[in-house]
Amino acid sequence: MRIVEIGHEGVGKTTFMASMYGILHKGIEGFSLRAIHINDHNRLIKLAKNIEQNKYPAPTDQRQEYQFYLQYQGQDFFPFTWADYRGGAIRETQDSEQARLLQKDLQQADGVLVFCDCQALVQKDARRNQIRRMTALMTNALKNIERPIGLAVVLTKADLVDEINEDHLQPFEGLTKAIEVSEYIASMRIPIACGCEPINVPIPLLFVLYVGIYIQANYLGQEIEQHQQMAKYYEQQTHGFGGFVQELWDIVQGNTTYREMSQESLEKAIAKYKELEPLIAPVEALEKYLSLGE
Ligand SMILES: Nc1nc2c(ncn2[C@@H]2O[C@H](COP(=O)(O)OP(=O)(O)O)[C@@H](O)[C@H]2O)c(=O)[nH]1
Ligand SMILES: [Mg+2]
Repeated sequence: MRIVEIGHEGVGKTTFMASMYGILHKGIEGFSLRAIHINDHNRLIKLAKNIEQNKYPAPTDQRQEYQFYLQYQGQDFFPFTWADYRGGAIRETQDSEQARLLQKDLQQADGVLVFCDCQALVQKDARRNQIRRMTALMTNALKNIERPIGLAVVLTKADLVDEINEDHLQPFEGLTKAIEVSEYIASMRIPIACGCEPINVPIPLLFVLYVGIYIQANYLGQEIEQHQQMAKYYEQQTHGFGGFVQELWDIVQGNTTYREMSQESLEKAIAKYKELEPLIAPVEALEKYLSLGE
């Protein structure tokens, strides 16, 4: 699974990622994160420790692509990548060029985190226009999405504002409507704060992962059903006198018999079930943690 982040520079993407790793590496509700490469782990933990003391990371242009495992009960079970790079930022280029780049980013994504600075929303300054531009571009790009994705709108630096009301969120109106009418997008919007008193930090990622895992489980479920139907169909071909004669004929000819084909399909269904089974408990635990599915 691939997670893509969208948002202006300085909105708090790197801070969020490091903070989230610091918290989720320790674990929450049976879930934990593991960076596959030890250098990434060390870098993120170092950043997270500083953020805990309100020492925020220096801006960097460096492209970083991280590979993680979501773990459940200490076992690696769901791999994903997350790109933290300038390419994910909304650039001050022409709209047409920006639209093309955004489209490309989204096409490669199974999960999207859209970042927006709470202070910019509340202060209604020039950055609000930047946010409007970003949401307009997103709204357009999402029209072309034709497979399921999870999308979290992350409202950063919530510690710097007293409250966020509907009026502040006005730049999101169009995007919210586009998400509502799309049958492919599961979304949530959540304020977060990173620092000595973190708020909601693990939620956006766990939501997007939940959607990704759910989609995979659903897909496996469909495959299992198809294999089971084929097994049943082949098995029916062995019934009756006709089936008996056919089987003798196939054996004599050295053909694969319907009975064998039925068995093969059942084995495929079982193999797929073995892939599905480890996803069930985590999906249920995530639903509970995120208070979904009621
Ligand atoms: N108060 C506060 N400041 C934050 C928070 N997150 C980020 N910042 C500030 O925003 C700056 C830019 O954050 P950064 O993560 O580098 O943004 P990026 O360019 O989107 O990766 C940081 O240096 C911090 O000063 C937060 O949760 N609370
Ligand atoms: Mg950054």
